[in-house]
Amino acid sequence: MHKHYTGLIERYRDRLPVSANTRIISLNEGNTPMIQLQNIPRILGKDVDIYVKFEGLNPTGSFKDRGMTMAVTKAVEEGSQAIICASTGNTSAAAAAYAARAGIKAFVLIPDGKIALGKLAQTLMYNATIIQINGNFDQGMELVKKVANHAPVTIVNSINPFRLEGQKTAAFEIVDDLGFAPDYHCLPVGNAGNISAYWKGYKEYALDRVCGNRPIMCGYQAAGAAPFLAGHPIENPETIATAIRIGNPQSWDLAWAAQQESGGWFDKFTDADILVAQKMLSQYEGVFCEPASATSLAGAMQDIKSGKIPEGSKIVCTLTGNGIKDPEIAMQQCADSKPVTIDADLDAVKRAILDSL
Ligand code: AN7
Repeated sequence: MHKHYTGLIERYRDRLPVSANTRIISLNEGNTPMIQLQNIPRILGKDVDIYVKFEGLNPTGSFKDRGMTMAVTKAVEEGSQAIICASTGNTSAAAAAYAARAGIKAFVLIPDGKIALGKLAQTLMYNATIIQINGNFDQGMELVKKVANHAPVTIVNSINPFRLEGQKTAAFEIVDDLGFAPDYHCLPVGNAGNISAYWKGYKEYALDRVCGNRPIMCGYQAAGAAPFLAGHPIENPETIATAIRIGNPQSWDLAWAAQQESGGWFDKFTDADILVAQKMLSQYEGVFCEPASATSLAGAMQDIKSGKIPEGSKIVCTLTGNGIKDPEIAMQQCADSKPVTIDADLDAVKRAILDSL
């Protein structure tokens, strides 16, 4: 019997807090591709299997859709008419889209001037009420927590436990796709919800013997926004990867537990390292993710090169968001390869081709 795919809640409803009567708010998120890298392992000169879980192919272009389908489904079930979040951009886009789908209101607090253009555009299109603050994500998060005590709004940041429930399905998909859990799972860490959710998913599957192993979790941060390396929250996070420009992660304890229970580690990478990884994925593999997402590959490449991740390993890197979200960084990355402009003339086209062969 053919079954039309209708999103991750339907697919994994046995492992999620929904009932037969729950009205599911979905945009058919999840079911994202696992793409095995073919050229980068060769460039590294290492015998490793690297798969990228391309979460940028979700309906709003990031992994946030996984948590948001659950959070908005539950908000609607509980009778909420409005949701609110603080965001570095992707959560706001997802909240806005799922609120539109549900027919409720979305309020989003974003740091003025510090979110990528595509995220701002889509959040406007989904018709959310955007509140820009003269402050960063962490300040927005504190304000959201306070205002929710004074207004009839449901918080849909990852402090809402339904968010992590939705996001854990990415780990299920990986195991269902590969037939086993990877040896290492690498991902960017900002507010630290995602690493916590993956670990929850892997643990559930291992406990139920769907897989025999659990991966070592590797959490990679931007050097200017690396509280897990500092060992404490930091005041003024700064990075070109604005999605992870976060100094006071809300899932602090859960992320440490994931690192410790899995035998994993945190590390940090400069903006330059992150941009190199983003460009390599695009130019050598045809996979265009946003800068924050490439932090996972920056980390994997370093740890593979050093042997910390040994040859023979199977590695999954989560690519959390789509490269199209941040066209300004992409154009900066390619400032030296500007398109040529020529006359609309056959000889001129021939010359342009021969010049660049
Ligand atoms: C592309 O949208 O926090 O460690 O407000 O957009 O689970 O926070 C975004 C986070 C990685 C970090 N990659 O994940 C927000 C927000 C991308 C992201 C992260 C984010 P978490």
